[in-house]
Amino acid sequence: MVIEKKLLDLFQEQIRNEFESAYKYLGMAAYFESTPYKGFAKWMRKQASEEMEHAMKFFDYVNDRGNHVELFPLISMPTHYTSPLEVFRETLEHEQQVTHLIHEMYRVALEIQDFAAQVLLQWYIIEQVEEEKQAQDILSQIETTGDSIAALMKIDSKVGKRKD
Ligand code: OFO
Repeated sequence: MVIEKKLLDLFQEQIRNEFESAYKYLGMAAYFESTPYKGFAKWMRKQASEEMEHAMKFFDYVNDRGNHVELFPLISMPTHYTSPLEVFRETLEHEQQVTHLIHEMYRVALEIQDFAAQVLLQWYIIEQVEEEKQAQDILSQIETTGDSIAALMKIDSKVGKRKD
């Protein structure tokens, strides 16, 4: 059963949003690559691949429901930042915005009684809890370092061990 236009439009936009998230995190990885913080760079690369997986999950779903995928242009992303603190503040803020978008899609899926889409979106709702938690955890650790580069490097090394 095809997805109703009202929800389909949001799904199409979300494919772009997820790719833009990947692009945003790649920009952050590029920034970290130009600093000693190679662990944060690695974390951002992993985060970018995860966002591409999120995009492809929507891509496949739109196809599976018999709709035709549209791909919209991506905007350019910054690769210059001033500190890890700035980057992770922005990461958390970004994930909170994504959560809001996912909730809005879920609200529409409820409104039009698209039960199958609700199940798909429940996966993203749970995923967003994890995404926000990860960003918040790293941000909180960075906030405790004050001016200590040594403490920051320690967090960088720990964060760089991210597996998935
Ligand atoms: Fe960072 O989250 Fe996608 O959906």
